[in-house]
Amino acid sequence: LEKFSIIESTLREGEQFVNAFFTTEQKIRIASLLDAFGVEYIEMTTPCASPQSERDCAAIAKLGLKTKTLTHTRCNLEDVKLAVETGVNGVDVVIGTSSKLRDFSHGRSINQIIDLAQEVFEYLRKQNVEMRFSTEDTLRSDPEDLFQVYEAVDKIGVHRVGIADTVGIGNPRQIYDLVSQLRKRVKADIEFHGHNDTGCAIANAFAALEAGATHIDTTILGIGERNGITSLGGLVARIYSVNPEYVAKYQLPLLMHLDQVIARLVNVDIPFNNYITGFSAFTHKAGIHTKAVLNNPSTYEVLKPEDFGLTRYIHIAHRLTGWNAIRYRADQLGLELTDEEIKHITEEVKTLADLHPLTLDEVDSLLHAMRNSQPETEA
Ligand code: HCA
Ligand code: CU
Repeated sequence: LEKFSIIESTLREGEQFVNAFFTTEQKIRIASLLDAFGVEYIEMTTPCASPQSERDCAAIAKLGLKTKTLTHTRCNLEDVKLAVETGVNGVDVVIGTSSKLRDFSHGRSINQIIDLAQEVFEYLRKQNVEMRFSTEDTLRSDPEDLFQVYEAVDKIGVHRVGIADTVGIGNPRQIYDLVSQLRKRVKADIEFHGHNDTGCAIANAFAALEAGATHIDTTILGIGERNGITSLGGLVARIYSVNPEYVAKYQLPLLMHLDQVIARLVNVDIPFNNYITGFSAFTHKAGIHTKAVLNNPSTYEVLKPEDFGLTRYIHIAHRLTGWNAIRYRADQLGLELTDEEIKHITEEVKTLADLHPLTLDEVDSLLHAMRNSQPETEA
């Protein structure tokens, strides 16, 4: 688990998000930010998609980033040759193996898939690029078909084999089992790519790592085809919770900026419940919570906001508040009030908050009024 790499696919899977259209400048900005964040790889749209896609892929490959550049292609010689010509560090080859995709998409048998893959990787092997082979719709493919194909490409020497939950149907137990079995069958590294249609994308990626996967595909905010894939921030949060050291290799304070930049570019808001960067991710409300958090934040926080360059917020102006939270606010305002007075104001806040939503200003006014009603004392 501690030795994993992120394959950041905002510039490939992310471009498949309905609202995504990235100009060359925007792609370069995203690539540079991801490089600064420290992801190990970025994956870009196939150069076969359009002439501009080809130019952009080549331009980013030339930037000299620390992160390795990849592009994504179908499993055929022509596409793969174009991919190599862009100058990327690696080529991610994919072909559908489920009967649905074999019957309704490319129409090939498992033996034909193996022949194609052999041809493609014999060529790639001589090109000094990282080679990855992945099966699309892995979860709905026959496991025996899969292992046959993976073993064949493993023999040719691919660096990574990929599992793709293309339709987001897998659950963590299934992913764990599949990756564990694959781990025993191939020498290559194992990559996991998971869609989020049924809400398991992060958990599935984590289960894959626990079972021996080495590479996880992510996108910023999880954008992608339909409702997207494992999000970069979500994966980071999940792994951080096991051991913050495992994600210390990344510039975590850049996450907020990355999420904000992508949200703006694809015209969505960062969801309120987003991992780390959602607006309420570090906001505490109920009196019991706020009291404990004020004493020791780890009581109700597994992620330390300061590790992500963020701060926590104690929400005090509401009827679930407690006098410790009100005391905390009085201290922030530099108002010396006795416990008696603080408790009195807390009761007032609760009474008012039962009538209408309160603002912090109203609480502050009560605190100031109490202080002003105190008899003057000698300084
Ligand atoms: C798709 C392809 C893919 C590929 C994943 C991979 C998927 O858009 O259908 O290369 O590992 O989800 O299967 O994104
Ligand atoms: Cu996908």
